[in-house]
Amino acid sequence: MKKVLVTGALGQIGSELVRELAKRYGKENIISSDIRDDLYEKVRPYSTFAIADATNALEVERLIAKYRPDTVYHLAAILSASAEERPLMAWEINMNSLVNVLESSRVHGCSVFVPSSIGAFGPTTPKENTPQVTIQRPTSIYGVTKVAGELLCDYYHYRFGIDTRGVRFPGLISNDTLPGGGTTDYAVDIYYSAIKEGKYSSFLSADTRLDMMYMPDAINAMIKIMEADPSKMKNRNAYNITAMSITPEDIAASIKKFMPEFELTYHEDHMRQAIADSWPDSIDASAAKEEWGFSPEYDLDAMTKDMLDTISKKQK
Ligand code: NAD
Ligand code: AKB
Repeated sequence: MKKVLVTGALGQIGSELVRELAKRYGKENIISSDIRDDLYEKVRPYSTFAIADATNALEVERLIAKYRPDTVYHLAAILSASAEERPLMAWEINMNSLVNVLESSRVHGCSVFVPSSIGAFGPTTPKENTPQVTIQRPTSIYGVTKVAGELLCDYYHYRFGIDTRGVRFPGLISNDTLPGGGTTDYAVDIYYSAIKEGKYSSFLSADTRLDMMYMPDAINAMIKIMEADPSKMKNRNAYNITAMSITPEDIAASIKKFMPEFELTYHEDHMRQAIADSWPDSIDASAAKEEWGFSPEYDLDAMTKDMLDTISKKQK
């Protein structure tokens, strides 16, 4: 049976990942960890919880030495919009925490999952059907840390034989924990606002096209890649994955199928618009499909239906 440590476990992805990992491997085999404990109730029924600052090498080493996981999902990070507001802090958190996790994993022989992002691409990357291997010159500090992270994970694999694996996530849409300061957050906020107020004002323009995916597909992908046969993986640390390439207008049209009275308006947010404009419109996920069987289930309308149903039940 696997023993798994999740860092950044109280975030948008971690809180849902911990629940699914506990279902598969048993609560007693899951350790969740974060720098804060305010949302600790979310993971408590599914794991042992430990507070640790992932930028502190000693704290990471103690955590891994104490619980002896065989797999680490390293999710502690700062997302694109928050990163752009405090670039040095983003570098410190995104890079130092990764080095600490890789170093302790090297010493204790853990496999490591590290998520990259569509943010690892930039304005000179081909925008349509972005290839798996292509130009990566991002213009956001978040993107710089994501490219550096992909390379560092490659290095630990080739130099030390560490079993590092990862995906480039698109924007993730979920209905449990709110997103933590990203450029794609509008695609989550729009559903909450639709249920609460019947309208939404988007900070990205009507035609801003980005890749997105529903959280259940993201969680399945994370577990699937860590269980896959590594001998077939030519692109270990940064597989493009996506389920849909959509604009705010597309989401609004999908919401209107279930709530015809829904209204979408727009306001400007220069920083997030510039970040979004530097990212691809659509990425090519064929390597993930061929090499480890990535296969998302939700399209836009299926996701919209589930988001609206779930959020309205929670708000009753
Ligand atoms: P999030 O912001 O919701 O959660 C990150 C968690 O990390 C938070 O709970 C935070 O408290 C914790 N954290 C921050 N600093 C820490 C530290 N020093 N030590 C320990 N914990 C710390 O982020 P998320 O959306 O869950 O993203 C997780 C990972 O997935 C990140 O690497 C992110 O870049 C990547 N990713 C996310 C998305 C998305 O749409 N959510 C898309 C692409 C990639
Ligand atoms: C963000 O917008 O920062 C994240 C991501 C796509 O990496 N959701």
